[in-house]
Amino acid sequence: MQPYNRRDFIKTATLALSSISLAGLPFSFGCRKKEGLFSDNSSPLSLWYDEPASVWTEALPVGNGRLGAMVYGGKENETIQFNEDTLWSGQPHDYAHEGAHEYLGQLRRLLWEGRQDEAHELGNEHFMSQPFRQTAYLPFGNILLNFPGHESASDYQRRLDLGEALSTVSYKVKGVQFKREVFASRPGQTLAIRLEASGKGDLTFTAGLDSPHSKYHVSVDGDHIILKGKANNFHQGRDRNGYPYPESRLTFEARLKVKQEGGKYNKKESSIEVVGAKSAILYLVAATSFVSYNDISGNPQQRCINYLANLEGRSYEKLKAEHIKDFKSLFNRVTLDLGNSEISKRPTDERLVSFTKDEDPAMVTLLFQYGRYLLISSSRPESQPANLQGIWNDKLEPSWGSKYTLNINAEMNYWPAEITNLSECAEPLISMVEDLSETGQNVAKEHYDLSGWVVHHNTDIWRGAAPINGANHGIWVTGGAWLSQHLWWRYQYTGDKEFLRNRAYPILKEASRFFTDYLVPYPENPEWLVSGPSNSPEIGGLVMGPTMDHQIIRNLFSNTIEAAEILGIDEDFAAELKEKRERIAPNQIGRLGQLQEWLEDVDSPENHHRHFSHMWGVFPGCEINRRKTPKLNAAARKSLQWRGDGPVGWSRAWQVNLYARFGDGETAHDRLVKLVARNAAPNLLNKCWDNRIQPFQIDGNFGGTSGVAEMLLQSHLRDEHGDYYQDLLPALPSRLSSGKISGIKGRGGFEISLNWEDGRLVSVKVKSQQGNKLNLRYNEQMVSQETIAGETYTFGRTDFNK
Ligand code: FUC
Repeated sequence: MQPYNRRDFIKTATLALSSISLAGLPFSFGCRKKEGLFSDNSSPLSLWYDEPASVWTEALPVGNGRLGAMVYGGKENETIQFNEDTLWSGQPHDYAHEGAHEYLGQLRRLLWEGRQDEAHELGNEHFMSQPFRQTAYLPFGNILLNFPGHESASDYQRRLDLGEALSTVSYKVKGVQFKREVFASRPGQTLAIRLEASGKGDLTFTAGLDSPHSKYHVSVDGDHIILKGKANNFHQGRDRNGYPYPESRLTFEARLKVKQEGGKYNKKESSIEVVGAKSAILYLVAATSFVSYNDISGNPQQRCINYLANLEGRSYEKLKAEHIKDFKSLFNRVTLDLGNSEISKRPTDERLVSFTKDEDPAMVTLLFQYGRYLLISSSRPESQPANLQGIWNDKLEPSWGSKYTLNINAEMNYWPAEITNLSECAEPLISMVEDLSETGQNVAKEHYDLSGWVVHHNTDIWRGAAPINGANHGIWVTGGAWLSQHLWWRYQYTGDKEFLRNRAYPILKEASRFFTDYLVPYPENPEWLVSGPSNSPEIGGLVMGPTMDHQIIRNLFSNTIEAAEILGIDEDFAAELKEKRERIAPNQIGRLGQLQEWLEDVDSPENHHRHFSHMWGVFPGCEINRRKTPKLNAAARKSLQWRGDGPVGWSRAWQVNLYARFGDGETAHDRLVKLVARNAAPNLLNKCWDNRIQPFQIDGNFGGTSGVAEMLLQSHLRDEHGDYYQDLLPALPSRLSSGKISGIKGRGGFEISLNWEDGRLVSVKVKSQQGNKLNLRYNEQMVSQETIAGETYTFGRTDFNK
């Protein structure tokens, strides 16, 4: 196949790495005082810039859950890099290692005897996934637009309006006003682009497609530009144990339909030229042969033809109105206002530079809502869940395969889903857990000779569940158990019993079943049951009994027991879980007053590792909390303080949530500021490491959004009857002393709006969705109220003074 000649379009160095040194001085854009073309630059819900993006981390993301795109906004050469969420390397594959369980007893013995190196060796040789590594999420292609003569554009501005999920570019060339608009429509399953000139006949451009994959071909048929290809391989050859990596087998197709108003249309071999038009509309559709994790018999060509056929008869304006309505139906459920300052009006990249020192509370609003925007754009029912990069990836070899890391990252992506009223956006994660509860059964059988299901620290689109990469951190058994928490959360927030009965409970039950027989007695105290071989994620190597596993398994058992009680089933099984839950090794306070990360008291104050997995019991778990377990809470706090301010984006984001749970708004806010100052790229996507432009990792964005919500509302604790407390403003930082939020959700089915001034609650409005008892708590004062489903209740500050 002949690769499309990209040089037709790239005449300037728009796509080359910027000459700005992003390594040393990340965001030194200088001071630009020029006002943009748009009247309302102060809109708190937009990102805007007065230069095109020169690198991917400056481009602006749009997405409909399945299709994602990054808009560069180039003047002469526009690039819209796009993804489709099923384009992965590899093919359907069962990663379980046949007969691995024969080595399980030996692994445990070695670890009890302190022979960790030997255990690692044995694990690497006999206990790991086949092959050793999983596949990668891949980029799809680029829409390339060339506008001759536009290099001299002036009055330039590009922006992303979160409220309408629209990306726009606007500028002037020789007195003619040009405008581009891009959105990813979910109702239309298309990436829609409108190009427009103020003068009749002033719009001239060439449109084309290309792809980074080795095998692809571009052709033109009527007004369609057609890109066909086959996915590249990510891993090749054989793994370290000689097991072959499966070839990539997915095929893909994209079609760009070009429709102009006025002017001439010239069909070229692999591009379309439009000369002298008033405006043009471009629709991109894309699909692969992926059907499900074990079926790739889909027909991408037919899918593209169907998508385009569905667009027939719908005007661009209608499509845009449908898109905005669809997007707003989710986005508008929550509003946040933390006030504005003069700085809020500046271009987004300038605000990033000043955020650490200047008052810019609207930046917190922007970050909070950007997280919600990104979740809606990357995770909708029937799409794949948001991976390490959501759905935005331009690299054939993305960091960590842009897949799903389950020892923190994938779950963090979904922390904001329920509390920020986007329950539907968690649906892809829940579907993935359903798939994993199937593939994880064979892993339970082959690796542990047990029933139920188990998943280790990573998965991919083929739903790999076996331990990967290296025994010292890959053999970690609680990936599936952690994921199961999200099914329970859905029930806690929505009260949906059908969901609990038909979808959540079977998954929880089989995840628990695995652990009932997996846990083993602790030789030094056989009353205790411990997990292992496992690890405290990515630190300390393979061990028996890491604290995090025990916290997660206790949480899984508790949720399963409660679900069985609500559904009135499986009494005996619930009793067995209760008995075992009591025996799981407890959280322990060590010699320096810290919460122990392991069974042994070996934690060090010098350890600043990015993972602080034993904090799981504080958040996202809740068995350690300042009200019911104050001593453990203080120990956890001490351990977290030892870790410093978190060396990577996602660990800083986790700290925002943890300090919010500790009721420490000041430190939570400090970590939020650092999350932005050290990890936000110019387009506000979060980077994993400080001061490095790549890799981008979306967990920092989602964890940040969840952290802001946790500062304002927490609902994880319950009274003696099992009714949730809604803790209002539990960790309000002084720099966010006045504001209002509407529509966030508390467990038990409450939609809550709050208003506060000078650091104090002014009023609260609660809509009860399930008719549960409402327990509002503010400043240690309680207001309790029986509620009726559908009714709204309002309270003022004085209600909390009684
Ligand atoms: C884990 C983390 C890394 C990164 C990767 C995707 O391995 O320790 O920091 O987030 O996942």
